Amino acid sequence: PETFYLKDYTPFGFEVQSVELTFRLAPGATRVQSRIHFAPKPGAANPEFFLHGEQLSLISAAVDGAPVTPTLTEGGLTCNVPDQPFVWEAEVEIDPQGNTALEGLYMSNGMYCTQCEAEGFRKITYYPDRPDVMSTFKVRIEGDEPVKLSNGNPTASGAGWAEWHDPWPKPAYLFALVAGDLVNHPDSFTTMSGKEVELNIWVRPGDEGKCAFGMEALKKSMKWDEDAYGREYDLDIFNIVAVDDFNMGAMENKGLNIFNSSCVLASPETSTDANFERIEAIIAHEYFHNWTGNRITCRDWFQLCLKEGLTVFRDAQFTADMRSAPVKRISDVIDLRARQFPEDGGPLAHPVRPEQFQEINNFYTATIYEKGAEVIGMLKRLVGDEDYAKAVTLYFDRHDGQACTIEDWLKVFEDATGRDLSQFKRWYSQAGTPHLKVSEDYADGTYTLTFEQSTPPTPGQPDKDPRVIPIAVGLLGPNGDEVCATRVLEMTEAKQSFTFDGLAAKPVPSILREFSAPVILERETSNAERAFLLAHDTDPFNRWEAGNALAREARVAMVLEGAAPDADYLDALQKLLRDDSQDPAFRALVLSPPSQSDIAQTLFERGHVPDPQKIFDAAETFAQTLAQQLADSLPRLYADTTVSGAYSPDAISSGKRDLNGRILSLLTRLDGGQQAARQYEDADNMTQQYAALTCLLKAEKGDAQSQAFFEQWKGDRLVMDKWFALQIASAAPETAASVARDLTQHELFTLKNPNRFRAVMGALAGHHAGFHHASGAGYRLLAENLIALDKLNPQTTARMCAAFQTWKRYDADRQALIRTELERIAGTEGLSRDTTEMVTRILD
Ligand code: BAL
Ligand code: ZN
Repeated sequence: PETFYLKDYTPFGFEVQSVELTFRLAPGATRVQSRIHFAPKPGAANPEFFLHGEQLSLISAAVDGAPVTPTLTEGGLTCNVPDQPFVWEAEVEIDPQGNTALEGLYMSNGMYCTQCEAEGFRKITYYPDRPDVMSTFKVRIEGDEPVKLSNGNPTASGAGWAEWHDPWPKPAYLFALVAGDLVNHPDSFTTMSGKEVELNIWVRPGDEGKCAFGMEALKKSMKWDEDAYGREYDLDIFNIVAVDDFNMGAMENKGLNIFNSSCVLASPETSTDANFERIEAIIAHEYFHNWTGNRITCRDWFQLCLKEGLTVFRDAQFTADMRSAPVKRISDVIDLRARQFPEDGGPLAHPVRPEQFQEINNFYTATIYEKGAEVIGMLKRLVGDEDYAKAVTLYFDRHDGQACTIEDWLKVFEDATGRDLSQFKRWYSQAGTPHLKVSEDYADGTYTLTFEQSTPPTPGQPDKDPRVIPIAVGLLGPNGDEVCATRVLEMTEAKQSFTFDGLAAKPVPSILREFSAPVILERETSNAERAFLLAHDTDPFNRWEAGNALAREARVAMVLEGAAPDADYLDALQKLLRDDSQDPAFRALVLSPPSQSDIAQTLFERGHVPDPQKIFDAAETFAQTLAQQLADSLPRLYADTTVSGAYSPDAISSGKRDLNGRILSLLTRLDGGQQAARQYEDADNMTQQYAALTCLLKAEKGDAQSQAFFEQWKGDRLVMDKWFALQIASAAPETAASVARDLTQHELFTLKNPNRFRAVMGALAGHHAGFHHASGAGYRLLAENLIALDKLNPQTTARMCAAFQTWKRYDADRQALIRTELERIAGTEGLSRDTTEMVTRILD
């Protein structure tokens, strides 16, 4: 496959002045007519008239009204055109019903919908399908479907047709069309300048009752973007549509956001607290793209982090404001370490701004999104809140309506602050997670912290230069009082020392507060000091971090030395659990152990070969010991944290339910599932029902409830995804693969729905000891299903290949088993470009 390089960027040789599209919808043969005004750019470096197009049947083409016969090439067409403005017209036929890749125009449950990012528009018509080509769009949709939607504002409609006009120039990846038998949940929002905006969430009949929460989240997002960033909405209408078959979570098409139904539909009976929180965040994320992504877009796909990193950063700020800032930060770091650190430390590592790709769909990664957001967080910390606000305002003022680069983004910060950000820019160009080694010295009231940074080699980048690292540090005195409030140390050298004067005694440092940089901190310390920080640190993130480190060390000692669970850590946990002054959500986070995959990574980093079964056994032993130590207090803790009354997904109630669920899982280890069975019976919301079922299935006591759950919810696709995933997540390591294999034969399993595929295969890959069971059955089953899915949906297949990215951590036998499966996938005839690229990178 062809490789595309950032350094090869050249602008398109033509302006697109306007686009008019007419769709005549028919499931197997939709006709798309385009009428596009082009104007050659004087002196263009690339004067060739090339339009992208894939899987299109060209019916006719004309230039200035005269029929032409373009030359069809791989991936598009070329045509001789005048050297002055001209009108291009074409008619193509496409097959939405046969489109199982879910890119371009496709059908989901009888409804037409589109997904054009990154390069799906070329499956709709011939067009310069690149983000730096921006134009206004007029769209006419003809068809029997009662609801027909596109971007922008509605302009006219009649029996069997509707017309839309989007006045804001946009790239084709933001094009959207939806048509089907849909019902809406309407509302409205008055913007800060007093403009009334019509809001709708469109769903399939029957789902109307699951829109209210999403609508509230949308209105909160619109208000927040006005208050926090001064950004106002810019059309008369904002539509959201829920679609069952969708590769991503959601898509920010201008004025017509399309959502995976799992990321917008919510009700207490069918959605967990985690679902509610995620829905609120994704609605915000897509809405915030209206300014960071749509009004200001990316020049090319190498700049993807320009819109995604910034928008993730903005949605995290929103969630922190709506809920608990520390809890959000801790959750984000857990997620970053679980998904981005393994990517950065393995064969799929790539810079936040990659410099090459074969298939851009493979770069919608945790590195682009989450590390991209971390980089913005660091920038904000370095320049301060006020200068951050100035720089971002300058970004909006200077670049509105443009397709931009990371250079443009950094320049507004340089101009607004007078800083030189050339070294900071390495965060965008160098892959890999820096390791930050810390040593300390204390003499005569002066405390010195010395840091050394180094980043391991990553594919194509053997050597790294030092980066700018903002290290937020506070100091605690021996009695636990803070003797130095948070200070941001700006590290720029490979090795650098910082001193703190006037201290009465050697302090205990709290380093990397709020996780001020996405690095791996390496510091020789003791469990006593960790317990001290867990008890006294004023920074909630580092308090959690101390508990997390205690948990990790305890697990590592159990795995490597067969040690008993660490008594001091068990004590600290017990104290915290009973401490009602602490936020329940925070207590739940401290109580949740590091993931087994995380322990495997730690062992690997320390030069050991992780044994997944031993890691699993250590987790079980630890939980059992904790439950036994807490035996006397668990019933009271359970009662105290039980939330009763009408369900509300607010942060406080959700945090309490989270803690309650963790206590129930400990209690289940002692009471054989009696309390869980009662909770299952009494539950009037999915959070409590699902928590109870999880406990029961893990205790192998939940067959009846699992069956009842299935009967109750078999008509609800989203709840069924939970049921599928839970069967695997709760299985023993030796049976996880066979449970998953049986589920792939279940009548409700289908390769055609990405959510269902991810529910089963994602749960298998997420069951660390099950997926990595020595039999290799997990590897085999995943490979078989990836090969099958690739024929239908390359994008979802390729992303799921990442399950194999950590394969070099494991022993030679497991590596050989995985290699066999990766080679089997790679050797499959007709394998997609997406999957080929992923498997080749993982194998390299
Ligand atoms: N742009 C793809 C989906 C999202 O990040 O919002
Ligand atoms: Zn996004």
